[in-house]
Amino acid sequence: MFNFFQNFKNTARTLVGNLVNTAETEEELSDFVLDEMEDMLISADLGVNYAAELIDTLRNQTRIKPEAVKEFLKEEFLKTLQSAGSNELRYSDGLNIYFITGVNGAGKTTLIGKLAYKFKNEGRKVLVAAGDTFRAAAEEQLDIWSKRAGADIVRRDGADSASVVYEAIQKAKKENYDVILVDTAGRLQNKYNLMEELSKIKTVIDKNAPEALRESILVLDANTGQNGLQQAKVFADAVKLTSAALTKLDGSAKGAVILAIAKEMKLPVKLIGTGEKIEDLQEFNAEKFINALFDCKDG
Ligand SMILES: Nc1nc2c(ncn2[C@@H]2O[C@H](COP(=O)(O)OP(=O)(O)O)[C@@H](O)[C@H]2O)c(=O)[nH]1
Ligand SMILES: [Mg+2]
Repeated sequence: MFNFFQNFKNTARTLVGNLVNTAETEEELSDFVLDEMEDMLISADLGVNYAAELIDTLRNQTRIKPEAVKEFLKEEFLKTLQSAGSNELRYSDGLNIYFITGVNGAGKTTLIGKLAYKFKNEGRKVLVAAGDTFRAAAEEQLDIWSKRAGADIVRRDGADSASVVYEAIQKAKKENYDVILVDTAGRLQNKYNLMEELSKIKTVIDKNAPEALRESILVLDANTGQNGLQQAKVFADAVKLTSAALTKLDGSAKGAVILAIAKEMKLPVKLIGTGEKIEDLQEFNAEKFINALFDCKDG
């Protein structure tokens, strides 16, 4: 069973525990210690700029005591998460469209399976749109997930992805679906074509379901850290992202990426993937996350 505290234990150790220990064994925050702390933040995948900003703030507060570092970080991290917006996955009484993007292997199709299952359990009528039409295997995989979840699927193998989404919207309106989950391709090898394809899907939704609630979710693999984040920036322009989902957090020490996403991309993380099974999905909560990081006994 997933446990917030257990899952972020490794992150708590690398991001907070080591840093606070390093600070607290010193009489004062010397440049040497501050540099060491900066390196630790960077290797925890917080991002070079954000790490430098935090350490500069500490450096400039000449009277700050080493024992105040923990509280300082806690406040800064919470502020960063809150300024990126609410972590709550939005849902309305009308049609809800979740537009799922991200590079190959990030966990998009798996996330759709998990979301379909979650919404079905909540009694919703769920339709999945197989918008990754590049590989037949991708549609097959989505088909398996949607059957597992008990959701319906619109699948037109090899067809233009925007037309699959168009068809899904027509069906959803005619048959009163609550939720459409849109799967997409993620092959960055042909970045230009991919971005064209995604913005075409966006236009189809804009035109045919302007009244629908829309979440455009960027899916990121926690283990790709800062690299993944750099790659993902191309999606922000094409689809107007509203939130992020961080996958493969099970056993990973890379929870700091959540802070980097909030800081660098101004996106709230709303969902976290914690395994390969259909129920391995959690809604992210900023306060719980911060508490797990800072109140972890052996952290
Ligand atoms: N451990 C773990 N594996 C995951 C998670 N989410 C996805 N995966 C795995 O990551 C791989 C790629 O997932 P997939 O959904 O096909 O990625 P896509 O290419 O973005 O659609 C698969 O082997 C999944 O089982 C997760 O939260 N935890
Ligand atoms: Mg996929």
